[in-house]
Amino acid sequence: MKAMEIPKEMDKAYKNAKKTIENSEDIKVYSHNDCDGISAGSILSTMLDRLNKDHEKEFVSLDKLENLEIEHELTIFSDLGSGQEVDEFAKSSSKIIILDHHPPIRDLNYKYKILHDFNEINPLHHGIDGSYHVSGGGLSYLLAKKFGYTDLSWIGVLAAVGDMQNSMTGKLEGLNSIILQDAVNEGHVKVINDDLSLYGRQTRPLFVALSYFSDVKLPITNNTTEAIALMKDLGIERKTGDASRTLSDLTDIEKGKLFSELVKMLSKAVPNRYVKHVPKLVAADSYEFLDEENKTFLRDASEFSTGINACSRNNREDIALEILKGNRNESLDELEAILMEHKTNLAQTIHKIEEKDLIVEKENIQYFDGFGIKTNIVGTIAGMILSQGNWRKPMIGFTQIDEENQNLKISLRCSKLLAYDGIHFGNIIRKIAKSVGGNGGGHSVACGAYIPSDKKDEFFNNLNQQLDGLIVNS
Ligand SMILES: [Mn+2]
Repeated sequence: MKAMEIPKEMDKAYKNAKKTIENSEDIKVYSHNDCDGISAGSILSTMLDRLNKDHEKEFVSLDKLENLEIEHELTIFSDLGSGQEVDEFAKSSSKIIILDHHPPIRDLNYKYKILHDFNEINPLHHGIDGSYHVSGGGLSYLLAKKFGYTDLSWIGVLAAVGDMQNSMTGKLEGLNSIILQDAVNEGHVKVINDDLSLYGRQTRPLFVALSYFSDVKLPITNNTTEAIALMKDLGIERKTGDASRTLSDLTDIEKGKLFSELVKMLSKAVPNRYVKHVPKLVAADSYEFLDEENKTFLRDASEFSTGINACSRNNREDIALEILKGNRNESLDELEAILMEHKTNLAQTIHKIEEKDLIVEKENIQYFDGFGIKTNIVGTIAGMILSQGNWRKPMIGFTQIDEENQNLKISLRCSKLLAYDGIHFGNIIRKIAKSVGGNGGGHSVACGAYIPSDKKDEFFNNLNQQLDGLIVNS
């Protein structure tokens, strides 16, 4: 792990932000409405509560930031703001703090060119990677830390995992590692090094988790019978008493056997040049929240982030916020109901796509018309059906934004192996979306775009063409 410190300039900005908050009484927090943003908002809100600072909070999507009225003495933006003209309508008396890790449209000198008080804290201004080294929640935590609230560090870990910051190396690195260290030191988080990279560590029966493992089609993929047979072969018991065992029940020896077997299986299934990357697909560090009960989805960072995402996808950020601020009773029941409905909804949608045979395959891409799917789950769906299509090509879903807005939301997901090949779909999609009058961007293996509906064919043709020679079909 690369040891890292907060750069001096950035630290100075944090000290200034602390002063600004101490000197403000009327505060508004805008945060992004995804897991990272909701985590960021909950850290800031808890911090302001403790400081006895009245504040309003609002979770918004990126497109809601245009023509924003700045009405409060201090406005804080978290996990968004760097890419938007959020201070267009600021008064000279307004104070603005931005804590964002997305590509900034302003430089560090911007604050000297305007009348209002403006403090933008963005890792990219300081040569720090914003995709893998710090999240919006992490940036918010580092501010809370200035007030001494290191107990909130675990939420910074959740934010990073929810933002997939550990997705390439299987570890939290850069500033994320400082945040993780705080959480470990405080006794809130346990790191399980090189755990198996299976989803559902606490709550999913292991044989089910195995059937969902990997984008590359294996004998166990979508096949619980084969998964059960594999466990039997390796001498891994399926149950303890009546209860199905989950990954969190396995001994290190059992995990080791499973690791070797999965590496072997995957290595056989992928072209030679990918074999060296296979262990990275099978093992990754995992993070347990020690204050949460065992065998609940709250205990594992990755499962917890699904719960927060389910809230945001059903426009119930309020519930996620209460949970993160520690107000559990009713909110937890509500969240569990939402999570259940969310999972049913995903399963039904996937079933429909399969049944109607909606996946269209071209030379270098595959896509489906997700007509009727809500825009905020089309990416999740694309990721989930990747293993049913061809993992060598990206899977793209599209859907109309809503009844009034005919434009299309497009979401792309692909196997990490393509990223190891050096393909960055976020950058590719940004360019192509722009060329057809839309906009887009994102991570190398998970990204999206908004485009005019009549440009759909042009978009897919361009993308297919652009990938010629990059996608290797054997
Ligand atoms: Mn984020």
